[in-house]
Amino acid sequence: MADTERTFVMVKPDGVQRGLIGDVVSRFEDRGLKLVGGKFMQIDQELAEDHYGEHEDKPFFDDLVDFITSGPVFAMVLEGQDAVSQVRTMMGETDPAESAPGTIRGDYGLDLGRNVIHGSDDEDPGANEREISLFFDDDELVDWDQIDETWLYE
Ligand code: IDP
Ligand code: MG
Repeated sequence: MADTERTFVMVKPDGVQRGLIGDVVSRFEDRGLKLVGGKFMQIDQELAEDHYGEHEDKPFFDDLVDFITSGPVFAMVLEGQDAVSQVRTMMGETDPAESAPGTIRGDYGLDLGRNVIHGSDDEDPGANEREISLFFDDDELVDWDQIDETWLYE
């Protein structure tokens, strides 16, 4: 059986401003992913630079940091079987214009710099744990049993 994992996911400022928090969270709940942490928050400059540190040499870095600090975000931790890659698949491609309908970016976005959602990279082992600990203290994550788990997993 595949692994139970936790992944860091965030509705970005454009998604919050457009009233998409509920829709995005619903998609993950419907899929069977379990919310184990959630926080409506404002990202400061330091956290933004840490979170996107891998992109610090890219030409879009300053705009990305400005954007992600420009308004509140909804940060969450989701748990489930292969959660990291399943969330990435549900998100679509980095560029909404290349994302298939049915994916979050393919349904809600048009522009690369306004792509609604962040999810931990599934090609960078450990990115999920690093991002979770950057945004959440251990005591903000909740271990709980969801009643439908016996029907979701074999
Ligand atoms: P990801 O969000 O799909 O993991 P990354 O390559 O990690 O994509 O890039 C982080 C974020 O930086 C993207 O979600 C997007 O908002 C922004 N970004 C990535 N590439 C570009 C670009 O070429 N121009 C402008 N913004 C970009
Ligand atoms: Mg990324």
